[in-house]
Amino acid sequence: MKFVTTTLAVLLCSAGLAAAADCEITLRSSDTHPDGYPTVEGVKAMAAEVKEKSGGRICIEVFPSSQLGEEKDTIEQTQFGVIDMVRASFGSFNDIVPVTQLMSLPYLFRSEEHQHAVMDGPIGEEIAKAFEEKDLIALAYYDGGARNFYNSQKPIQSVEDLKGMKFRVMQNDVFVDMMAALGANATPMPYGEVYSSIQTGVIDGAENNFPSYDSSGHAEVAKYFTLDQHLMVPELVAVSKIAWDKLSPEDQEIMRTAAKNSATVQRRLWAEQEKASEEKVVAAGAEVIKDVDKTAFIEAMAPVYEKYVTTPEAQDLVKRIQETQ
Ligand code: GTR
Repeated sequence: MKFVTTTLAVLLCSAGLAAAADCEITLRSSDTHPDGYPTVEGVKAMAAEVKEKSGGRICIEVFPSSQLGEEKDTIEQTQFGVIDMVRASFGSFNDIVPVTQLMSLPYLFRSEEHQHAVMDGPIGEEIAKAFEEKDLIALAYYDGGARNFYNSQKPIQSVEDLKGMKFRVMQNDVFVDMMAALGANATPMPYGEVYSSIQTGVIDGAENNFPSYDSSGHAEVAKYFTLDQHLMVPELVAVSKIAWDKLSPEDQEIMRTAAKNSATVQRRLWAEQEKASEEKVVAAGAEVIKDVDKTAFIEAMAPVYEKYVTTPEAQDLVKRIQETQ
């Protein structure tokens, strides 16, 4: 799968705009990733089904490559109805939907299968209600794989190796505290600023999954990738409540079903892209460090759990997640 350039994406989108003239309802959907990325293709699959099932009345236009803004801004715009839909990581919702902090705890999910079992079950429904209270209708949970540290300086194998290094994290407190627990420094910043910040030495590295490391070009400037798998954060497709309330119950059902089906597509594309991106970055010179003392990483995160898993409700949720098979 290829990631097309922003210019081409803009052209494709203007083509989409022209076609949208025939639609009765047009929903603009934002994504930070480029065309071809599994999340973008997932929402496009949803758009195709919605268009077909609504007899061409409802069109979803996907704007890739942060054309509508950086992730946190697009989430706020979706809450206020400026944008109709957003696909974003739970990590970017932490300030708005507090329960997503717990869902963003390091090493909470054991595997993708575990995450699917949690998100596709009653816990996923509970979380969806928490989004609705904040004017966001959660329609589908997508895969984001495991996030790992990468940097421009040296191969990292142990927690000690991270000491004193500077890593970009997403803009939330959990991830800042996660870095402190590891003895490293966190620099929270938007995704779009990471490449140049590594290149100019403002930060030593960042953390993400293989497809993002590849498509963002970060692999070109930070060749040491440590497979520590510290985070597995769900990704969400959400609709603005303002746009949602304008849809008839029948149209809402079309949207819900199409979103659910798109998760199946996205998860399949995700698995393929994770492999393809790993192969691609390695062929281009990235060094993937697999011999990692993961137990030490897991143990080092204890203070993060102590800080965030404090109320009986939080403890109960984390326990239920851990016990989900
Ligand atoms: C990616 C995720 C994006 C964004 C990005 C980041 O893995 O798919 O939604 O959150 O990470 O680190 O900002």
